[in-house]
Amino acid sequence: MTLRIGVVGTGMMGQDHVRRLATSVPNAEVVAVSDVNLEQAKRVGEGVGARVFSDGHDLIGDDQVQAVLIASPGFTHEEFTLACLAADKPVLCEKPLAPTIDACLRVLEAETAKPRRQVQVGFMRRYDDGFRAMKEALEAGQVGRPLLLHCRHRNAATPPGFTSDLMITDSVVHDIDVTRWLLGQEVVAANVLKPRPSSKAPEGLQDPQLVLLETAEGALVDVESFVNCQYGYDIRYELVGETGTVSLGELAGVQVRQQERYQGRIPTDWRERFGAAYQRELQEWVTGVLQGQVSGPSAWDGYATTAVAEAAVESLNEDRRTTVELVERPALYA
Ligand code: ISE
Repeated sequence: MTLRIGVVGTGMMGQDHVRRLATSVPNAEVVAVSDVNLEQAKRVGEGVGARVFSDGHDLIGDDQVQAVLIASPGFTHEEFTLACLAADKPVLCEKPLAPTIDACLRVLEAETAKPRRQVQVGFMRRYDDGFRAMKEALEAGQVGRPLLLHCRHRNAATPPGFTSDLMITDSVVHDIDVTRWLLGQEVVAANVLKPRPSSKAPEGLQDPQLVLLETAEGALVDVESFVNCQYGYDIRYELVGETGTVSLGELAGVQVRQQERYQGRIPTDWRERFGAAYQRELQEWVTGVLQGQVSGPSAWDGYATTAVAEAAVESLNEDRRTTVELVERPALYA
């Protein structure tokens, strides 16, 4: 059986997903793509023999499309996800589920009216071998009770128009999701500290930032968000428990030693670093949808992450510690 997929948004991530779905995910077929940039959508669609739309709503309404992947800008996610729910089509929505708490709650309301889950959010780190191994080590009791989580999230450079708020809502959202998933606890407070900005960052961008998160059971998480670090895409973690630590990403791949030096590779961006994770994410989503179940990161995860991100943005802009209040978790997400 093949799943006929429509992809909304043919920018950087949309193109990556279309290529992967069309060439290396079994039982998947890209039958439609859409983008407000019609020329770009045509180039991407023609490459895989997909129908092309300029409006995502037309794609969602197309009879050929059985499931939808949303990779358009974050501010469009709510309307397209709601349209998929209204059309009863399973949807994999890139992060964020939606940029505001209220928008996420509207998605939760629409999905909880259904008998089963239809929405998955694209938190791909959960599909990465390293992140999974870290969680397994913790759950196997290898490091004892978790006390601290140190996260480094560095991008080489930002695209034009990137803002200090986006450093949280676009980048740190991944670290918020990892915190909740890895530790199995909600985040209850955020506090953003601001070191001297890098002279390599665009004027006015508060880069780097140190985002401190507190979890419900008292663990502390520090996320360094540094999005103009110049040298590559660098994701590193260290989980400190009562009896040991587990770390990730210090040295990935192989190191070459020669002429009294050693060398290794640092990924260019997240598509390279998390390529295998995206592959597994799409594969499990397609298999799940064909079997009638969606089990990856949920709309609840999308909501909780946005709630923490919103509190962190408030902290960034108001220079104070902020707290996070979540609504009661609906039974659908138990
Ligand atoms: C980007 O949008 C992503 O989603 C990447 O995974 C993240 O690491 C990066 O910082 C974001 O800008």
